[in-house]
Order: sequence, then structure tokens, then C-alpha cells
Amino acid sequence: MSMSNLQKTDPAIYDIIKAEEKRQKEGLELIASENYVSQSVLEAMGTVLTNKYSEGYPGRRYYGGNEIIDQVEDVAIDRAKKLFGAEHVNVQPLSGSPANLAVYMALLKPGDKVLGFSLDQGGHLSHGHPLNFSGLLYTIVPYFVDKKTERVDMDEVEKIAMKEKSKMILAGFSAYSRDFDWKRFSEIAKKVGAVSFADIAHVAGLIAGKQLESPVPYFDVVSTTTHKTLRGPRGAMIMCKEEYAKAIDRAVFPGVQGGPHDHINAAKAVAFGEALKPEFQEYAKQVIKNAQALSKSMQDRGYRVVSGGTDNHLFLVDMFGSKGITGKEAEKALEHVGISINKNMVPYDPRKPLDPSGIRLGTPALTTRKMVEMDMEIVADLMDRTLMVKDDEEKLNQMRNEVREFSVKFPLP
Ligand code: DSN
Repeated sequence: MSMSNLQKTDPAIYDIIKAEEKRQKEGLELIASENYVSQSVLEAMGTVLTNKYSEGYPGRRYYGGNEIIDQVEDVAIDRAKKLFGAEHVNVQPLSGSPANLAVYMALLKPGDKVLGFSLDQGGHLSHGHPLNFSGLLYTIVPYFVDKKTERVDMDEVEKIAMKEKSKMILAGFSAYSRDFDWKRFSEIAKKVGAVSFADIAHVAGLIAGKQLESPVPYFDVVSTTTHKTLRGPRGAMIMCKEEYAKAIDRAVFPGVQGGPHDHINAAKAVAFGEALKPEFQEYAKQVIKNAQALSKSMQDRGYRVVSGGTDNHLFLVDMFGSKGITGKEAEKALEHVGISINKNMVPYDPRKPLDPSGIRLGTPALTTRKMVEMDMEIVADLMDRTLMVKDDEEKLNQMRNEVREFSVKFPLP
């Protein structure tokens, strides 16, 4: 994208952006929640749409001059409905946590009980972290993975739900490699009279790409970010059954937000348009194949993968359990050579969140760069050899060169 004006008027920021572009080109991005958007998505974001205020919804705005903005939002809504088969869509949430805050506000009163996936086993901050609005304002009852299988045990979820009779059941995750049984979750919610809420932020692209089952037909409300596997701009949206539409819209605006970011909503529409194309299904399929190949390559090298594998785009490696290296040490060494990953708790982790036993690896970004299964073997080899020399600066610098040479063969979109 041309940045000739920025280069002239603000070379300091221009240089920072160029440096980040270089970092992205020369490194390997394995953070499961990250991806590279298309040039079209980037272009839509950098437009005059950012100049407009448009509180309200299409046809019902508080400021004048929104006849064009209405078209953008309508296209984004129509494409999202088509992509997920949703009855109602609100595309205004600025990001995942504000979207989830709006869902809580729409469906609950402060203090109400919510069943959510335990944070240290794969849940998300907005699913009940004690310092997050969710944990501060609501009574969170966690469900866990089974110690042996490291998978969510649905009979146990049902048992807890029956006992606790929570007002809402939240199904969703940010660090779990197995497919969720959406249907069973919604059946349990119905049985206990709870509203069902799915947060599909991590797997939305795999669902849109028809590789994983969708909760949309079963759940009352579904939220997702629009970046991650969906490969759109940073942002979010909420889908729901018609009966919750009014409450959700009111909670987003004026409940949680003021004016939507219309340039971002245009980019969401572009990304949804891309995801509706058959190529996106191929992309989603390859993301999963790559994650499975990478998980196998790591296991072949003696790393323990939580639950033994993956059904989606990510998996957790128990670094400390299998190699005696902490997640923090692994993250630091890999960062040194240009491989981005994040430290992560593993289920029933004996270590602390800031220096946990595990790391989380994901393949959405590498797959966008057109890597396939055989490339995952090379990625695993680069990671393994880096971790073996993690305390040797000179050898790490050599690994840095190898990572760079390999990465630049796969251009960014
Ligand atoms: N921070 C995101 C992730 O990495 O999973 C979730 O919001």
C-alpha cells in the first residue's frame, strides 16, 4: 500500500510501520489469534469512512449524512448473515471484549450466574477473569477439561449446569484444540433454562470455511472477532436469534459504545465477501491440515501436545512437562530467532500464568502465506533446534538467519 504522504509528513511513524512490515515478512507468525489480511481489507480500512460519525443503526442514525455509511453497514450485515446463516447480526462491536460485554449486558443483570470455560484451561478473559468486567460483575462458575483426556467432559458440564442453574451458559475458548459439542451445550442450556452464548472468536473462519460445525443454528447468541481465522480487520460482531435482536442492538449502542468505526465495518464487509468465496474453504481446510501436521512434527520430536492433537487451528505444547523448558523461556528464545508464539497455561498446570508450562501454536497466519504440511516439518525443526540452543546467543543468531531465509520465501498477501 502506498504511504508516500506519510513518509513525507511523519517519517518517524512511517519508519516504525515499515519496520513492523519487515518483522512480519522475515519472521514466522504462530500466534493462534493472528493472521494477515488481504490488500483489499487493508485498503478499505484506510479510507475517508473514518471521518464519519454514525451513532445508531442503518436508517436510524442520530447524525445526518449517513446515507452512504448505511450502505456499508447493510452490506456487512447481509454478507455476515449469508456466511453464518444468522437471523440477526450486529457488526458494530469494536472488538471481542466489548462485544462480549454487550452480550452480558443484553442478557443478564449484575450478579447473575454464568457457566464458563475455566480460564487456565482454555477460556478467555471475558469469560470470567476476576479482573475483567465479566468476573467483577457476574458470578462465574467454571467448567473444566477431564484430567486424563484433556477434553471438555460434557457429562460433567451437564452435572454442573444442573446443580448451579446458571442464567447463561457460555461455550467458547481461546486456547483449546478440540471441537466443541455445540449441540450438546445448547441442549444443556435448554434443559436448565439458561440462555446459550457461544464465543467463536478463534474458530469463526474455520466455521465460515465449512470445516467445523457451527453453533449459530443452536445458540441464542454467538459472538466473534473478525480478525483471527476469519482474516478480517480487528473488530467483532454479534449474531443472534431474532428474539434477542433488540436487546443486543441496544446493549451495543448506546449500552457499551458510541459511534461505530465505519472504515472498519467496510473492511469487515470486504473480509466477509472474501470468506464467501470457495477459495476460503480451501484455506480453512489447509489451516487445520497444517495444525495437525505441525502437532505431529512436534510430537515426533518428543514434545507433549495437550490432548494428543488438534481438530482446529491451534494446539498447546507442554514444554515444561516434556522438555523441562518453561513457556516463558521458550517464548523468549523463539522470539530471538523471529518465531512468534505465546506462553500458555496447560490444563492443571503446576506453574503460574506468567511463567506457565506451555506454549500455544497456531497455523492461520502461516497458511495465509501458502505454507502446506511439508513446510510444517521445517517449522517444527526450526523451533526444536532453536529451543535446543536457547542459552547460546551465537547459535540463536545463526537460527535467526535460517528463519529469515525460510520466511521470505513465503510472501505476505
Ligand atoms: N488475545 C486473543 C488470543 O490470543 O487468543 C484472544 O482475545
